[in-house]
Amino acid sequence: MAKLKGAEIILECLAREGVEVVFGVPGGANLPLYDYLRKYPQIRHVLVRHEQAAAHAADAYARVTGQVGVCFATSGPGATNLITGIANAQLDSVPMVCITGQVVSPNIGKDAFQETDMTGISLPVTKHNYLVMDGEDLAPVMREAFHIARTGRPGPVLVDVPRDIQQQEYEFHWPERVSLLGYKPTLDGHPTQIKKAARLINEAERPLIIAGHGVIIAGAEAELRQLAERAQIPVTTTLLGIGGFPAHHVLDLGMTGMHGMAWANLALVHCDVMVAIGMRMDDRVTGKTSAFASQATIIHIDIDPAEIGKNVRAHVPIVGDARHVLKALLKEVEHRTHAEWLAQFDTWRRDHPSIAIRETEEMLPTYVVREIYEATKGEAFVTTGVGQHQMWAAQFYRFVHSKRWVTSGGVGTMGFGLPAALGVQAAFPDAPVWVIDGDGSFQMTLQELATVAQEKMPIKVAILNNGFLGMVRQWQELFYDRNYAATPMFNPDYVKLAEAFGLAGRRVERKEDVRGAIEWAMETPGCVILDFAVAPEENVYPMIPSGATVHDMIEEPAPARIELPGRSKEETPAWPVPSTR
Ligand SMILES: Cc1ncc(C[n+]2csc(CCOP(=O)(O)OP(=O)(O)O)c2C)c(N)n1
Ligand SMILES: [Mg+2]
Repeated sequence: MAKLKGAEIILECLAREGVEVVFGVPGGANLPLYDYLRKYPQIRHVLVRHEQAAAHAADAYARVTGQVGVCFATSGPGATNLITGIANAQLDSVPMVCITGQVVSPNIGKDAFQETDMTGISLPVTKHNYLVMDGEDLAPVMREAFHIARTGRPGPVLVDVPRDIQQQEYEFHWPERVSLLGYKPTLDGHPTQIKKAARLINEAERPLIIAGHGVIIAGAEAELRQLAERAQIPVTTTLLGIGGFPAHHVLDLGMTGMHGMAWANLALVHCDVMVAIGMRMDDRVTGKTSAFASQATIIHIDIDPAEIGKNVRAHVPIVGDARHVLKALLKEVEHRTHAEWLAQFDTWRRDHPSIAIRETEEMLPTYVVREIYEATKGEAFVTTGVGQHQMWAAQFYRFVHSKRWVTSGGVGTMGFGLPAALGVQAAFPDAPVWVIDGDGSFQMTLQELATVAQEKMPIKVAILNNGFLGMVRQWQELFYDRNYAATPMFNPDYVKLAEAFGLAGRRVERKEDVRGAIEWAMETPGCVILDFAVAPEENVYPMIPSGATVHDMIEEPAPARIELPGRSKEETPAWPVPSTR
């Protein structure tokens, strides 16, 4: 058996796992790892400018490829800088392996230079973590880390390796198999539960599917479509489920939840059977849980048993992989038509035009997103920051393909957009990649323009520049008497900024220049930054205030009246309704 340095063992394991790209920053505690990278030319290393970006890039790489994303950081500040990105991957169920250098093992616990307790710090935001104190464990740990990251409900795994362990030599044994006591994710749903679910679906009058990220992770898009088409069930998605069901399909309702389509949210209230697939009943989807899908019998399919019954009671829980469960369910589900129920959506869509764009002279951010969508023919990969622009992108860019929409869902991490685009472009160097970003979010990680320039990545950045931390300003406007505390923002000259990085940039101030600028960006080689001076005080609608119900939905154009079961029209309030919740 060959003897290898610990650092080589790590890289050998990465190579055997098929890792092609690693995002990272070197430092004292991971230098041996970097030293041996030269022996592994098949592994491309992308040097980022801040470790948070390494984690986000690895995260986005994983989302669009379905492979495990990998990042490197040194001990102390390097490793702690990863934490936001790790938490982001954890809450959005993204497979990642993060390898951090640690101070030499005899110094652990002595407050050595750049020592931080990474297993301690990362414990609540990782699926699992390791501190490798014996080099003989390195290969088995790496094998396990990848296995844990990608199986079951995917998530990030951190492997912390002291520098001396990277430097010493050990026997290298590649474990052919991984077997972990107590870790056997359930893939197939229980047959009795599947039968029960099928019976409910077959008997439903007003069924509704709500599809989450789990559908995409499991690769269950085709099965979802078959189920929807066979039983004629309309499909709404969560923010991360976007793309799992094709936009423009006659049964597609678009996104549900806080900024979801009014008709999708009304369907939640009126449906009699809800099939929730690979989604975790996040509060941005459910609003007030006691009022959520109150007429429905809920079938909840999820690979993580901890998600079932956590926030909302499931009448028919099914633990399993979305693809496996849907395949089994399809054997039992009958053809239905649901003409009356589907006709209801025509009425709702007419009365609640959730994504109508106002005819106006102003440059509306929604208009910009729609123009990007049309110019790219809906084929681009789109990443975002967090805020209003993210919701507008979710609403107005229509995804026909799965895995092209890359956004921070659970954690809501501003600054995700540009680093995520790096990860996507590393996976697909020739694909069109757009960042639809906010001016606030962009300023959180714009140092990554240097990485983009160094790697010559043709990322197109569209900043919806409203001069505000817009989503916070919207909450201040609606719920805090328009007290715009700390939300107006100075912005740099983004054209000059682009030039400083050797990139192209253009400021767009008039509505009639929007399309031309987008086309110019698409034709211009390399990275381009477009700075759109959008209407500063535009709000995202519809909006169901936090913790509220569909009764409290604020719509545009107001006023609208919403008919709810058990209430007459007269009892429903006029809109918009200010809410203090
Ligand atoms: C790292 C981080 N800090 C703070 C927040 C809280 N927050 C949510 S949206 C938002 C404003 C985002 O502003 P911008 O990126 O300009 O987007 P806009 O809403 O204006 O489109 C803030 C501060 C957050 N989500 N993430
Ligand atoms: Mg903004």
